[in-house]
Formats: sequence, C-alpha cells, structure tokens
Amino acid sequence: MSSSTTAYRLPALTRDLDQARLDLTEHGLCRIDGVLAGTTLARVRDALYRAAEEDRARGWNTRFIMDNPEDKTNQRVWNLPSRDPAFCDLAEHPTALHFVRALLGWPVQLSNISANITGPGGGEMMLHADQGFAPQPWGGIQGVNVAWAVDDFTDENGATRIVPGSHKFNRMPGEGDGAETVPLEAPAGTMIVMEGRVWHRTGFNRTASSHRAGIFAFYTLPIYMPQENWFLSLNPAVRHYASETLLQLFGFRAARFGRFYGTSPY
Ligand SMILES: O=C(O)CCC(=O)C(=O)O
Ligand SMILES: [Fe+2]
Repeated sequence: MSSSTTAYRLPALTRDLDQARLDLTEHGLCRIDGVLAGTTLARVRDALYRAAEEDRARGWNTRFIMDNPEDKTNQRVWNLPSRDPAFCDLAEHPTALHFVRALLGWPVQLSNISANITGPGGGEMMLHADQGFAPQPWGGIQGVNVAWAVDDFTDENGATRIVPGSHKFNRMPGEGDGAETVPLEAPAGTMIVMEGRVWHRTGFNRTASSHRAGIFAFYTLPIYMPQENWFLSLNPAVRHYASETLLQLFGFRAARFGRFYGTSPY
C-alpha cells in the first residue's frame, strides 16, 4: 500500500446519525453499528442462509453481471422480499430510509435488494460504482446502496473494499484504477450506507471455512428502471400486504413515471 492509502481512515462506527451524515459527505459512506441485533439479526441470518441453500439445491443461484467471471465461490440470493418478510423490513428500515431520503429525496425506487455471500477462496467482484447506468461525468448522486452486514465483515473474509475518495471522481473506474482498496470492516448488524459513486468491490475471502453474507439494498432516483423487475418477480402477497412506503419503493405507487392510463397502478 502507498503511504497515501495507509493514511486513510474509514469513518468510525457510530450511532450518531448526524455524524454519519457528515461522514457520507466526506467519505461517500458511513457505518452505523448495532442497527440489527439479537433475535432480529438471527432471524435475518437464518432466513438468508436458508434461501441460499434452497437456491443451490434447486439450481436457482444465478450470477450477477458484475461478478468476476472466474470466481465460482460467490453466491447471490435474489429477490429477497419474496423470500421472507424480514427482508421487507430491511428494505423499508427507517434508519436506512433516513439516509436514502437525505441523499436522494423522496420518492425513490428500490432498484434491488439481494444478498452476496462470499465463500472461502474467492468472491472477489469487479471494481465498479453502483450508478454506472447514469451518463458520465456524474453531476451528483443517482443511487444509494445500504449494505447490511449479516456476518462480521473482515479483511480476511471478503469485506466490501472501497477506493477512498472515489465518490469525488464522478465517473466509473477504468483500466488500472483502484489498485489500492480499503476493507469496510464492520461487526454483524452494522448498516453501511454508501452513495452510488463510490468505487468498490467484494473482497477476496481468504478464510478456510467462513462465509461472509451481506445484504445490499440499492435505491435510485425514481427515473431509472429497477434492476429487479418487481412487477414480475415479487410474490403477490408482498404487494397485497405492503405498507405505503413499500408500495412506493417497488414502484406500484407511481408518482410520475410507470403510470397506468394516467393513474398510479396500485
Ligand atoms: O459483496 C460485496 O461486498 C459488494 C456487493 C456489491 O458491490 C453490490 O451488490 O453492488
Ligand atoms: Fe456494488
């Protein structure tokens, strides 16, 4: 590592939402610890590993376009809101939406909420920024990723790695960019908010037998198509019982785009 990267310090874990908001401006990210704990964290973790196992058993574990094509260890678990209501609670978690609203305004579109589980001996992803769909140079923040550490995120087990200061570059990384990255270490239950311009990738899992599960909820301005086509993939029961907030996040309550004969479809 060069001395400049060695000198970089991640924003501290905090429970102070005002401090976290300052961290987002300075670092493009913040880390709120202890947002999930106890039985809530255990419930999310059990539901996630159960869904992952089921997907593997049924061959439903399709990969992500940004996954490293050579890596065979990483598992994505898609369409989480249809797998367990606990994931809907994460999608509309008030602390997550506090920051999403601060950075994007309201309403926003939930683009995707999926999990990424790294396994021993791999998991590394291609370096990217999440708002790569937007024309460059970027004039501002188009999306916000809320990452939930379901397991501890450590350097060793493949914690998400970021390029410090990259949220100020306003473009996607190119060839040769991002050789120096810093692991976003965080205890299980931490909520990491990362704005859409930060260059990052999944780390390499160097452990012998540990998995690292993270849930990534990505929200965008409501002018972009969602990554997940909720109208097709969402279990209808989720829509039927959805809160007003969830209806907005999934795009069923349409303010401007996605309307039906001029009215909101739901
Ligand atoms: O798995 C990770 O650590 C990062 C995942 C990610 O970058 C994404 O879902 O956009
Ligand atoms: Fe990403």
